[in-house]
Amino acid sequence: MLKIAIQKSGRLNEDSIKLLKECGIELNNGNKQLKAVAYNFPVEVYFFRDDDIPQYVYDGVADIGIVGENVLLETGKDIELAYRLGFGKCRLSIAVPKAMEYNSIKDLNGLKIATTYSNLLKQYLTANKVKADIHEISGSVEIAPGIGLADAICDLVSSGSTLFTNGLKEVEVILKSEAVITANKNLSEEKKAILKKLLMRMNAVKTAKNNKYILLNAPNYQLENIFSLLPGMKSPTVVPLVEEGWSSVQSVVNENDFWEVIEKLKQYEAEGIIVMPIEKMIIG
Ligand code: PRT
Ligand code: ZN
Repeated sequence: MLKIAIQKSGRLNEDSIKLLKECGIELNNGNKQLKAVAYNFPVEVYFFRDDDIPQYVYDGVADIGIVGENVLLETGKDIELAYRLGFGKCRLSIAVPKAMEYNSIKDLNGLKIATTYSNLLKQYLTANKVKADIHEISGSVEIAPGIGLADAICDLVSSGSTLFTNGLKEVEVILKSEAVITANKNLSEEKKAILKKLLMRMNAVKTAKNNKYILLNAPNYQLENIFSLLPGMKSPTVVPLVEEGWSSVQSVVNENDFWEVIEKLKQYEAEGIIVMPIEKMIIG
C-alpha cells in the first residue's frame, strides 16, 4: 500500500484528484475526510495542508506527496523530487512598486522585502550578493508595500494580475515552479514498485495531453516530406486510398508545435486533416 498526500483544499486539490482519476484510481470518498482508499489500486490518499506535505513525506506519514516545487524547496526537506506533473505552474518572483526605478538586482540592497518564502529568498539574495532585510509574514504579501510594511515583496505569481492591482511590478524571477511528486527516500521495495506503476500511468496521461492524434490524406509524392514533420511514435502508419496515387497517414503531433506543423502540412498538399485528443499514450 502506497500512501499519497495531496492538498486538502486549494489550487492543487482538484488537479491532484483529477490526475489520480485519469490514472484509473477510484477513491471511495471525496476530500471531506482525512483519508480515502482506492478500490482498484494499492494506494491510500491523505488530505493535508500543502505546507505540511514535505514534513509528512519526510517522516513517512505519507510515502509520496503532490506539492508545488516552491513548497518542496522552501521547506528544504531531504526528500526526492520524483516527477514533474505539469500543472500548478507559477513563479516565485520579487516585485517592487511600479513607480520605483529599478535597473538591476543591486537596487534591492537595503530594502525590506516581505515574503512567506524566506528560505528561498535568502538563498537567492545571498547567491546574488544582495543585502536586504527579509520580513517574513504569513499571508497577503502583496499589500505589504501599500501599507508601508515593506519596500518590496517576494511571492508567487501566475497571471500577474495580483501584482498589477496592487501597483507592483515583477523585477526578478527566483524560481519557476509546478506541481511535483515528492517521495520519501527510504521506500520499501513493495512501495517502490507501486510508485513505478503509478508514475508510468502519470506519464501516459501527461504525454497524451501533450500530443494529438492526426489523420490526413496526401499525394504519395509528398509522403517523405510529411513523414519528416510527423515522425510518430515509432513511424507513421500509411494506408493507400482507393484513389490512385494518394495515401492516408496516421500519426501523432506535439501540442507545442501543432499549428506550425499544420501549416507546413498544407504546403505539402495534405487534405482532410483530422486532429483528435488522445486519452492515454504509452511509449515503449
Ligand atoms: O491551505 P493550504 O496551505 O493547503 O493552501 P495555500 O493557500 O498555502 O496554497 P494555494 O492553494 O494558494 O496554492 C497551492 C500551490 O499552488 C502553491 O504552492 C503553488 O505551487 C501553486 N500555485 C500556482 C499558486 C499560484 N499558481 C498562485 N497564483 N499558488 C498561489 N498563487 C497566488 C499567489 O500567492 C498570489 O497571491 O495567487 C496570487 C497571484 O496570482 P496571479 O494570477 O494574480 O498572478
Ligand atoms: Zn499553504
